[in-house]
Formats: sequence, C-alpha cells, structure tokens
Amino acid sequence: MTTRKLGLAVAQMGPVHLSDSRGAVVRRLVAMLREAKARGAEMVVFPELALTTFFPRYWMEEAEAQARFFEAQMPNADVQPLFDAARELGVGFYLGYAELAEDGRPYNTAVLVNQRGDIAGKYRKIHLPGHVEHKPEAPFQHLEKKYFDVGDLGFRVFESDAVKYGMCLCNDRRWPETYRVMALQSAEVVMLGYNTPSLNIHWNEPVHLRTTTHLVSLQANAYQNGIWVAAAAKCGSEDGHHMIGSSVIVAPTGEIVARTLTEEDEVICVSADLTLGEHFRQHVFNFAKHRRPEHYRLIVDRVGAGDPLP
Ligand code: CDV
Repeated sequence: MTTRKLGLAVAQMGPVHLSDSRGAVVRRLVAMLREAKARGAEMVVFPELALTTFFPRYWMEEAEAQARFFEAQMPNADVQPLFDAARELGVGFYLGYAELAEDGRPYNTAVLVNQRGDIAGKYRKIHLPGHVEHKPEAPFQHLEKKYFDVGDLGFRVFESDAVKYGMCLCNDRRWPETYRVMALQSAEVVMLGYNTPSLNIHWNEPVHLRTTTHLVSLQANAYQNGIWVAAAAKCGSEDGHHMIGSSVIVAPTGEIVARTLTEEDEVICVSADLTLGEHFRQHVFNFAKHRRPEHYRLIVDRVGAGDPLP
C-alpha cells in the first residue's frame, strides 16, 4: 500500500474575552496558521465558535446574541485576512463560528476551507447540549438549545485537496453515531472544535472527568472507525469561566499522537499517515464484511431507551 501523508495541525485557542474584537481574534488565528504551515501543515483545525467568547454561557435575548456574536456572511471583512492567508500559504483550515443563515436561522457551524481559500464544505451542529430556560441558580448558563437550531446538513464527508474530511462540533464528539455515519462515507480525517466548561452545571462531576471523557470519546471512535481525529479546544479562563484544554490529534490506532500542554494559543502538528486507517478498515473493522445492520435497527427506530425487545 502506498503511504499517503497529510500535514495535520490543531490550533488551540486560549480564552476570547467579551471585550476582544473579531479583528484581534483573527490576527491570532492567522499567526497560528502561519506557524502551522511553517511546521508542515496542510490542514489546520481551529475551535468551535472560534471568533467570539463562548457566549451560550450568558443569558440574553436571541436578537442581542445574534447582533453581537453571529456572522451573517462567511467570509466577511473581519475574517477575510484568514481566508487570504490560507490562499497565500496554500493551507486549508476548519473554523467554527455562529452562523446566521440567509433564511435567518441560527446555527453553530463549521466550515472546511481548501488550500485555495475557498469554502469546500459546511457542517451545522446536530447534538446541541444545554437548555433553553434561564437557570439563575447555576454558576453560568449553557444556552445552545436557546441560541441555535439543530443542524440541517447531516454528517457529510467532503473530498478536498485529495483527502476525505468529516466535520463535527464539540458535543457531537461524544456520540458514536457521529463518526460511524462519516466512516460509512469513507472519511479519513474527522475534524472538530470544542468549548468544554470545566464545571458541569447539571451534577457534581469531578473536574478531571471532563478531560477523561473527552479523550476516551476521541480515542475510541478513531480506532473503531479507522480514522484520524483532530480536536481543537478554546480553553482557559474566559472572563472567569474556565474551559478544558487537551487538544489532541488521534491516530486510527486510538493513540494520541500530539496533545497541547498549555491553555493558551498553541499549535500541534503531525505528519498523518492516511493509509494507517486502511489496515483497520480492511481487517477488524471491514464494514462490508462484518457489520450486521439488520441487528442495529433500534439505533434508528428508537431515540430514547425503552423496554427490552420481546
Ligand atoms: N460546546 C459543547 O458542546 N460543550 C459540551 C458541554 C456538554 C460541556 C461538551 O460536550 O463538551
């Protein structure tokens, strides 16, 4: 089998505070894009909602959130320097942002931009965590269900610069269906950004579990689908609200090949052998040979758990 290598980078971001301008944020992204390229990257993964603070932690009217934190166009004047840099450097990227679609619907979105600086794919977040109602007793809110509609584009795979990419966002990474649907379309690399608060406002989850469950989800799903997974955090303390780091690149073996050390802007980069996944997809996870979908019907027939089948 001929080896195929991809220079794959994750550009983790430290905090973005409420007072930070889009222009200042984009300058940080461009600096990391340049560093990644200098270290051999052909594709760079940025976080979820990379252009702003993680605003679903704040209660406000939808109209105010849309005016302050959403993008009605992509690219727009603020973000254009990132697209220009991608074209100049010949490097692609994944970017998460809050999208106000043409029909006025709000989505938590990621785009795939190719090495010519053109948008080659779009994903709108499907597994939206959190709540709609105000929880004044909680230390902060998690209002993704209030501010975003459920994504309407499915889990698609895009071939860009000769690599098959899938995309998802944050909470999607915890659901095995996310990866399997893309692996069934022969995805080679799944990219995702995340904002994961260190505190769970719903139950008293030990803080270390936030990182453990993040990593175990990525590693298990990379292995079980024979794919590379590249995950970029926005992390550290945003105006006093801490989020986990531990951005990683995971190989189809399930092993972590690179991991960030800081909770600041930090680039990690690997030379990813895309043929590695083939060994798993031709043997233990040869879907065509070994899957038994006739026994998986409940996965699509039921949403919540119910009684044992008769
Ligand atoms: N932005 C997210 O989707 N965050 C979620 C919540 C539940 C912490 C996550 O799964 O990380």
